[in-house]
Amino acid sequence: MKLYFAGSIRGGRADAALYARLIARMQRRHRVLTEHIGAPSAFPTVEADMTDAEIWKQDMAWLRECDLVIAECTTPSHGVGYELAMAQQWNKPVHIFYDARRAVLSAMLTGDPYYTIHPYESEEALIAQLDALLEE
Ligand code: 6IA
Repeated sequence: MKLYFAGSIRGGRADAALYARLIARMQRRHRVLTEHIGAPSAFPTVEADMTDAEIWKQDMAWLRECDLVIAECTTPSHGVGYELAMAQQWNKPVHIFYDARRAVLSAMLTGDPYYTIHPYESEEALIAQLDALLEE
């Protein structure tokens, strides 16, 4: 499958290392279109020379192209929220993961029956849920 992984960039990079571990896990069997989200630097340098308009255009093309959207929403991000709404508009299946020890999700996500929400309480549990979703 082609996966669109969404995670915070300008919303804050506290979970960047976690995104990188999740992306590596997903890449064992699938193609992750947005692998730069896990880049270790504060901000991904791959696209540092792109304008915001170019970033938006590229991301929307990938979102239209993907089979499935996976979002890690523990660190809140306007961009991720926007992507989740667009994904719904284009009828992409959307799975949202968040660390229930550290975050309370927006009611706009938990209240919308379109989204499949996966709270987790340890990284082990997160990986198990992700594997079950992608490999069953
Ligand atoms: O509002 P945020 O920046 O946290 O939004 C993050 C989400 O928007 C991610 O899921 C990405 O798919 C998308 N996004 C936001 N910024 C970028 C970006 N470069 N490159 C690719 N996707 C992005 C920004 C680099 C810049 C800060 C130097």
